Formats: sequence, C-alpha cells, structure tokens
Amino acid sequence: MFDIQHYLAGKRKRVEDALDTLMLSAGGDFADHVAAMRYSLFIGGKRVRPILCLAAGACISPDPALEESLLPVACALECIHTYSLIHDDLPAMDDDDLRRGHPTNHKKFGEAEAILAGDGLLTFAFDLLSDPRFTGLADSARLQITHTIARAAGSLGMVGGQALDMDGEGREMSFKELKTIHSSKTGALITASVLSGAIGAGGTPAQLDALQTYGDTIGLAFQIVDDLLDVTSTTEELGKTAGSDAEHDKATYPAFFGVEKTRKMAEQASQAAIEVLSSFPDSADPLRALSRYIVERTK
Ligand code: GRG
Repeated sequence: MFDIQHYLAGKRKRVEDALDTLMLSAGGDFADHVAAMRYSLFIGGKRVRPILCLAAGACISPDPALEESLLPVACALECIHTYSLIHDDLPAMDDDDLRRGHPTNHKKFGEAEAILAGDGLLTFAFDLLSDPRFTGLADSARLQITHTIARAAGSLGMVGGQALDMDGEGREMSFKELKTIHSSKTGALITASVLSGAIGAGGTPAQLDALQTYGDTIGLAFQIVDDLLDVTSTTEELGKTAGSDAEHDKATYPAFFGVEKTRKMAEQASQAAIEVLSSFPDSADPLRALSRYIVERTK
C-alpha cells in the first residue's frame, strides 16, 4: 500500500529546502521586500502544486536526476500560488486576516508591501523558469513549461477566474459560470503543475493528453473540497477564515447541491482521475494517491 503521508512529508521537505535555497535571500538592499515574500512562502502550505509537478515527472520517467531538474519548476509553481493567496487576501479582494494559520501578508507588512510581495513572487517564478543556470531540462521543454504555466496563471486562467469570481460576488450565478470560475481560478494552475512535470520528463502527446485530463479532474475535486471545507471546518482547522464564501455571498458547490451531494461529487471526481491513469504503470501510484489525498484532506 502506497504511504501517501510519508510521500508527502518527503516531497514537502524537498520542495521547502529548494525554495529556501532558490528564493532571494534575506538581508541586503531589498531586505523588507524579500522578508515579506519569504514570510508568506514559509509560514505553511500543503505544497500540492509543486508535489504534483514532481509526481507527474516521476510517473513518466524513472530518471533519478529528473526530480532535481524539476525543482526550480516546482518552486516557481509555489511562488505563483503564494502570490495569488497574498493578493486574494487583500482588502480589495477577499479581505482576509488569516492565511496558512498566520496573519495575512497585508496584516503583517501593510497593503503596499503585500501587493509588491505578490508581484515579486510572480515575477520571481519566471526568473526561476528562465534561469540559464538550471540546465537539467532541455531548452525546448523549459520553453513549453514556461508557456504552459504563464497561460494557466494569466487572464485565460487564474487571473481571469479571479476576475469572474469578483464580478460574481453577491449576485445569482449559474452552475455553468461557477464551473468556469473553478476551472480557471483553481484548476488551471493545478493542471499546469501536472503538465509541467510531464513535459520536463519528456512525456508523449498521448501521455500529456491523459495527464491533462487527470489534472483537470483533480483540479475540480480540489475546488469542490475547498468549498466543502469552508462550510464544514473551523478557522483553526483550516488556518484561514472558515465560512468566508457565505460571508461574501459566493456561489459554491454546497450552495448549489448541499453538503452530502457535494461530498459525493468530490469522491466521483477523485475516482474519475484515478481511472484516467488506468493505463499507466506503478510509477503513477503517487498521482493516484494524490487524487485520494485531495478529497480526504482536512485543510
Ligand atoms: C489574486 C490573481 C489572484 C488569484 C487568486 C488562488 C486564488 C486566486 C484565490 C484563493 C482563494 C481560494 C480559496 C481559491 C480556491 C482554492 C485554493 C487555491 C485554495 C488554496 O490553496 P491550497 O489549499 O493552499 O493549496 P495552501 O496554503 O495549502 O498552499
């Protein structure tokens, strides 16, 4: 039986050590700005996106050197994700005080610093992706990965989804609109995390197609569970404000379907993602287990 907790602990350590090494170091002329970036990056986080990237790479290629080559990509994904959380928490957006169990970036450093910390993390991600010192991946793969991540993070992905989400607050929304928001705001970066690992590993078009479907499906499961936890968990358990969706009058899966049906839908999505991997060998076991973890997680 694959031990997902052991796997996650090992990969989290790997990612966090790499983040610490690769991230701009504290001190120097930009000390306060770098401190604000490092604060949100290191106060917690499940590291789901970087781990998906490493797991997808290992699913395609057994080369033990691949993980090392993928680490800058994995770190770039976590930088982009962390920037999105900092900006999402700002007063102009969700206006939250708590993230990853600690005061949000703007509560700690002020709004202007928080905006710049987010900008810095987003830009630093592309610094990492294009850094010529990291020669482990072929240039063509790096270019394709960079484009995949940029697309997913930008206006046709996460940023666009956030804009739709903001626009929808406090008004009736159709289920179709909710699905578009979820797939762009949350799903796109999750799928890009899976694809970037697979591209780095030299996946064939057929493998990339299957992993795109896997990514889209766990992205959906991830967001459904996020909606669910917002109504079923406490602020202490989540490390972020529980009940925030209802407070902002947001359309969510539980609001459309109720808690029990929503739970079943998350289960179905997790199962469907595992089925997509049916033709993959044992090297896909971490991806299979991650699909279960995403629906069984408690924060
Ligand atoms: C501000 C451009 C911009 C985008 C914001 C990510 C996002 C878009 C908003 C965050 C709000 C939210 C609850 C999104 C839904 C799912 C999600 C991204 C949850 C947080 O991700 P986790 O659970 O967080 O992976 P950790 O802290 O574990 O990394």
